[in-house]
This record gives sequence, structure tokens and C-alpha cells, in this order.
Amino acid sequence: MLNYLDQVLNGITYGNSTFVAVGSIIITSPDGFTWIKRNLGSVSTLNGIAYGDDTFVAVGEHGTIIQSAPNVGPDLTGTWTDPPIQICKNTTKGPKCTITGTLTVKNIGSRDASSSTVKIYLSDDDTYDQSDTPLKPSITGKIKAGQSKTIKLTYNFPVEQIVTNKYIIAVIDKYNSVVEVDEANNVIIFGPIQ
Ligand SMILES: [Ca+2]
Ligand SMILES: [Ca+2]
Repeated sequence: MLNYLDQVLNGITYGNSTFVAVGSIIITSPDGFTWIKRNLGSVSTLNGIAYGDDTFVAVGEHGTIIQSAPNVGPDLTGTWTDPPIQICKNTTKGPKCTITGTLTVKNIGSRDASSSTVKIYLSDDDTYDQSDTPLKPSITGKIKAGQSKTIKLTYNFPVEQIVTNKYIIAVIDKYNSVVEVDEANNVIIFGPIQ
């Protein structure tokens, strides 16, 4: 247990699995025993704190009001749990190739995510951009906090299209219908294809 005897604490609250106490300092704790001092720059002494609507708000001297960024909500991301594999058959018209794989879409956030669209693209390189070719969209359905859904990719290419050395890119929540804690972990790249 840390000792803050030389400090003044004026208020405490609990929310988002965290205790927060404020005064001449701000300290936080997951359990009420282990405390971490937070560096919030040169704010005035704070007199009280409250939690609501996923946000901590503290008030202090000289009309100070500070607010934490909301850090709870859904957060979709994913992994290629079965990496895409290309299988080609020789036909009388030429090689006919199919790609298969499984993408697992996970909600690593603290709130449920409503259904959203995953689009899968074929790309010449490992960067998602407008030149990439859409293969197929999938609808995830609702994904509860901490849960995941699997999306099976099966795509038959036209005869003589071989995608060796290209990349498969999944864009989760393509149309941004889910507001997430982290929007920067939604592009899942695999490649180059063997
Ligand atoms: Ca995300
Ligand atoms: Ca989103």
C-alpha cells in the first residue's frame, strides 16, 4: 500500500473496474489496495470526482473541470486462424484456383458490438488501398464483449488466375457502423500467398 501522507485527497469514486481518488494528486487502483499515481500535468487541486456514462469527471479549484476519455466500448479486431491457402487444379482450359481460409473476428472491448460487415480483398501488396480487388463481404452478426465469430473464406478464381505472391486483406467493420475504442486494428493482412 502506498503512502500519500504528504498529499491531500478530497474525493473518490469507482467505475470501469477502477477506483480513482483526487486531491493534490490523482491516484487510481483496481482493488482499493494497490494505487498508481497518475501524471496529468499541472492541474489545480481537485475537490471531487464522479463516474457516469463511461467517463470520469473531476472538479477543482479555479473552476477546473477535467474529463477522462471514454475507454469502454466494443473493439473489433481479428486473426486469420486458418491462414488462406490457394489450391489449383489443372483443367483442360488451364489452372483453376480456389482460396480458402478462416478469419476469426474478436470483440476485445468491454461492450457488445452490433452486426457489421467484413470485406475481404485481394491485394498486390501488404497495404490496403483503393486498388485492391474485393472478393466477398460477410456479415458478422452481433458479437458480445469478449466473444468472437468465425468467417469462412472460399473464393473461386477464374480459370488461369493464379494469386501466388499476392495478399489477402480483411477489413473488419468496413462501413464503420460500430464505434470502437480502437478503430486502428481492423485491417488484418495475410500474405504473401504461397
Ligand atoms: Ca477495432
Ligand atoms: Ca468501427
